[in-house]
Amino acid sequence: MSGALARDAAAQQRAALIADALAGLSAHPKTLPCKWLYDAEGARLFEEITRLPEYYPTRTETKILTEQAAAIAAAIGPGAAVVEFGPGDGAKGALLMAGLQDPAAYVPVDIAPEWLEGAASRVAVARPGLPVLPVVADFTQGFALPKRLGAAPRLGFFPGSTIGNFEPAEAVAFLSRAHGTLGRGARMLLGADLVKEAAVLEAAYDDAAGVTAAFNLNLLRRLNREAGADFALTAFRHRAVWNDRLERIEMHLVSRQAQRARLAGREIRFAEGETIHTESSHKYRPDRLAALAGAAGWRAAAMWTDPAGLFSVWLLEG
Ligand code: AVJ
Repeated sequence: MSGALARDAAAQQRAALIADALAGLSAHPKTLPCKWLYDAEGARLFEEITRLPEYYPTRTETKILTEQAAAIAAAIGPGAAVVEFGPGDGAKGALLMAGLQDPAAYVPVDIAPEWLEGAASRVAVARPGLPVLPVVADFTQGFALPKRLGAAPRLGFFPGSTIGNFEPAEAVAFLSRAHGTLGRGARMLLGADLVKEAAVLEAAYDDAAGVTAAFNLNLLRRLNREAGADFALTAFRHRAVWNDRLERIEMHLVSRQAQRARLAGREIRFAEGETIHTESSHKYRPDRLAALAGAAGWRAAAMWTDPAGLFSVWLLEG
């Protein structure tokens, strides 16, 4: 990207952040979209989270993809063109591609071009000679696949339980839009975290080392830097709570006291104990996940899990 284009994109991002923050912080209860957690520091902290002893999802899913690689590859069959929605560092994409029979191409899709380079090169190393065709697009919206894929059978790949960040209705909308993007006869390999004991979930989102707390509080630091805000970081604390009715872990920033902050020239007031809801991570029971996929026009063809039943990887058929 040229310097001017990059500056344009950054200015647009900042405007969107400010608009979201003003809307979310004047709502009751206060909320902020979780996508803003991932600035450079947030991405670094998330990477650190994935290695924490309490945070089981990444290592469990990786173990399933590793140990079941042959079964997964057999179910998918040869010649697949794999489209990964939000590839992150490309570690899981590389793992999947290494195990598949004679894949046709790897297509990482992300709105942030800087994320795509790392993922693309990681897969290129894991699978030398494989066509890697990055697409810069917001994967929550429809987008066009590279023409070069031709008639290769399409496989969507959406690991990490990122599906859990959507409200269930949004998850259905996402899965059905992805179906439209991938086309008739496509399949989808989907990672989904499972409902389990509240104590295990709460520890995974409120670790002893305080990394998840730093990840959550970094959102206020970002607003101070990019949205002209003046949040006192020590005046808020991190809370992770299991919402039993909605079957999701919620992250909140709790105001330790009655206080005011300024953001983009506006005043935001907080009562003592008032929270900003910054993320929901929905957990699924297998039957609910199958129903969700069904509502989006997919059929569950296979499901793999770990011996403790912590996490699930699904093969959906269109
Ligand atoms: C990257 C969205 C899957 O919800 O588990 C980790 C993000 N938030 N710890 C998750 C997250 C707090 C993560 N996802």
